[in-house]
Amino acid sequence: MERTFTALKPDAVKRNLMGRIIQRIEEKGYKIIGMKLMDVPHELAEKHYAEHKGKPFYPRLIDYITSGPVLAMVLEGDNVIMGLRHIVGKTNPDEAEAGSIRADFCTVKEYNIIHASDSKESAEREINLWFKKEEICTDYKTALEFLMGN
Ligand code: FUP
Repeated sequence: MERTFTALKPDAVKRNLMGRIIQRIEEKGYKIIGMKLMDVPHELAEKHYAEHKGKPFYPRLIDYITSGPVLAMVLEGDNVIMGLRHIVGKTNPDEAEAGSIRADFCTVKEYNIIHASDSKESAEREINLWFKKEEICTDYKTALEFLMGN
């Protein structure tokens, strides 16, 4: 069982798309074990996007992610890291597969509505960066887990 970090960016919150995106995550079968709506401190934004520091789009990226609330989440599931990346779609919404979140809900690469960790290492780093241990609900069972006796 894997864990990943995902965040609905300010556009998703301001355009009232949170529910529709969460629905896709739940319907796929991923378990939400952490969730919080938060204004992103500048320092957190810089740590999160540290790998992009110095790139031409970096300043706009930081401005965007700090421009309004973000819905940060931790998900659990089989192969959730790559599986969620598939549902999210490619970075550029024009190239994202039809039916993916980015293809369906946005048009501009710079404002691509959702973040999802891209590897095991990133997932672990980002979960620890955004969530305290006590903010993650590890003890509950989904109905399916309960029925299967997991
Ligand atoms: P992704 O993993 O799909 O979120 O993409 P990256 O980690 O490559 O990029 C992180 C964010 O930087 C993207 F969500 C959008 C932004 N970005 C740009 O604005 N321009 C680029 O050319 C590449 C990325």
